[in-house]
Amino acid sequence: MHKKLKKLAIGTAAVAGLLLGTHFAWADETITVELWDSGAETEMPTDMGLAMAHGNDMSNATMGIRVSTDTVAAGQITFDVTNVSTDTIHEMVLAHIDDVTKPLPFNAEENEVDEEAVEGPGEVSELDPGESGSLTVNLDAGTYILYCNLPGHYAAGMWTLLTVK
Ligand SMILES: [Cu+2]
Repeated sequence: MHKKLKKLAIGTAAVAGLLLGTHFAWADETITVELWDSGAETEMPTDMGLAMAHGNDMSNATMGIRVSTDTVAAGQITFDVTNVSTDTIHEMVLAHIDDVTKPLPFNAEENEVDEEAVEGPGEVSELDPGESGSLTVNLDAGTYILYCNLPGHYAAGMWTLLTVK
């Protein structure tokens, strides 16, 4: 009886170990994302979207997207997104891009990316200051852009690139 119980315990532990092992082997990558800004009173640049006039000098950005890594392996990827602003709503839209030298389709009147015209696997939309959200997607190899599409934010520099290998 005693021996049998011990055997059972070992068996259970082995199964648990196997399950854990499987879990870790297939663990998805997690990217921590912070949506930041310099405060609602800050004057925003208007030409800092990807491949816009000042798209490559991000030192002038007054809001942006900080990522824990800008390169991940293809597969299941989770974005843990936090809006670290104290006064402004932000979001994170994910889109695949073919060519980083080409601007995204932009609606100048609305001062935002034309989301309908951009191929995108998902988003964490409109987070209040201090709020968090997450997005889990399967990504193929390629180049992706994370951007905020609240009016004026993308053009103020609120985007970053992600390479999936
Ligand atoms: Cu924003």
